[in-house]
Amino acid sequence: MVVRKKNGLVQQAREQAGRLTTQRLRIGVTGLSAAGKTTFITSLINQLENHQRGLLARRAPFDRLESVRWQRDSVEQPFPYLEALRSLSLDPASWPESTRDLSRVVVDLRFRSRGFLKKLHGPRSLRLEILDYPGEWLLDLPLLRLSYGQWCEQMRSWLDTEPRRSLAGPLRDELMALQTDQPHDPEQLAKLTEDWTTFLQRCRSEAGLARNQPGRFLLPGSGVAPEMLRFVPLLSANQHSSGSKGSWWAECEARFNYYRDYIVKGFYDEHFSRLDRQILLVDMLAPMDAGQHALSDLKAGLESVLESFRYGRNSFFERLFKPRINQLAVCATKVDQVVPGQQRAVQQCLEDLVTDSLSEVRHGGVKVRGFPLAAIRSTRQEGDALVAGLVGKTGWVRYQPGSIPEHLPLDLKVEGPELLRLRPPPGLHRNEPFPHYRMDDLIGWLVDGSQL
Ligand SMILES: Nc1nc2c(ncn2[C@@H]2O[C@H](COP(=O)(O)OP(=O)(O)OP(=O)(O)O)[C@@H](O)[C@H]2O)c(=O)[nH]1
Ligand SMILES: [Mg+2]
Repeated sequence: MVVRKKNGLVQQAREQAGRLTTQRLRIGVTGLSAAGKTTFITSLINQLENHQRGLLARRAPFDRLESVRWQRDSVEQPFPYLEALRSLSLDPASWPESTRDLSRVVVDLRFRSRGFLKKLHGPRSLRLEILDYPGEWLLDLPLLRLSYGQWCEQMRSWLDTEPRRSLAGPLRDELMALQTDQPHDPEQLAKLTEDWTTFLQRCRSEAGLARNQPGRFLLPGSGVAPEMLRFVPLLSANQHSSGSKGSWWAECEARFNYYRDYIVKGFYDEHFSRLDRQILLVDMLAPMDAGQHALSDLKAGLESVLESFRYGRNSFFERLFKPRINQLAVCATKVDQVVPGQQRAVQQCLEDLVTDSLSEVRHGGVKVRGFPLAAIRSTRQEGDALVAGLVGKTGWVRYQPGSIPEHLPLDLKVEGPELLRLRPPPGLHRNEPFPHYRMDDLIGWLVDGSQL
């Protein structure tokens, strides 16, 4: 009895000591759809699992890293790491699938302590927590600041401008014609919602536009009742409009409010409001290729997303109870699509695009660093050309991707580089570090400032 009690106390003391030396880092991987989030997270786990063999091996504190455990069984909705690895190791290799729902990544790292601390603490642990989600959902964060009437006004101004005006076609006239106080017709509303969804899909695929709201119309995710995703903007309405029970206004406003207050806010509160570090991933090259409209939409999208986060140090109490993001990494992704000498220019163009937002963030005392990144490098350089394989084809192509301007012009008119649909490199395996650009720099930055 006494022995059991003593063992219990020892166990308790061990657990407590464990808790004291385990730090949690909540990392927000923030990126619009196809920015490269899932590929990045897959490569991150892979680089950590192979820390002894990759570029991390000689970098502090990873030279003291003893073990890495990617948690699967104890995690609700775990990140589909094994599925991603399966696609990447096919012959020919293919990219992980576009994300359709939320998933969680938990990776535990155990480090040997330094010098005399060794005796005091034993090994130290760091738990990394990351979330993967469809990029479409991110674009709903700005809705948190809007009333339904304000959203209608915003949609009206978006649809008054090309290319959305042409893409909406007759749908714009239909939505303009709806009278706010007329009784709504449920069948017509269902049809209009469907047409709005098709319009959003076309904005994304035909014009390369980033801001497509509501994001859940494109990808609902689990746990959202389809009838709650049935509303459209009334283009003749404004923030002063109203409507009696059963009217178009009352029906659409109630569903918009539910969407904003439960779906969007729930996602934001649970997953984004308590981050320690943020990694903003941006595919700059595709919008540079798609042209001025795509770049200006991306700029507005990123600005409003960055506004939704809480940065910097405020009062002591706020810091204690609500940690703020104190480091932001801004990364142009997939830079293996240009020659190495031009990768910094891609990063510069991204930083030029969001100059104002980054100044705001820095002003709040947040450390901002830029990393031109390739989570999985698919090309190799031969002179001033690149050699790579293409999706759905065997063999290799040798091509010159074209050049990137040193800075983004203010009017956002650029000649984009030539982009091909590259497939991942051959021979990827879980137990070998994937080829990459600057993943090691970024991972080093992630743990920078933690007390290891
Ligand atoms: N060349 C190259 N292509 C990449 C890299 N990372 C991603 N890609 C390409 O970009 C596409 C999208 O990447 P994902 O990782 O699925 O992007 P995501 O942000 O998770 O996208 P959603 O899940 O749709 O929000 C991939 O299918 C690849 O074609 C990279 O490091 N190099
Ligand atoms: Mg994804």
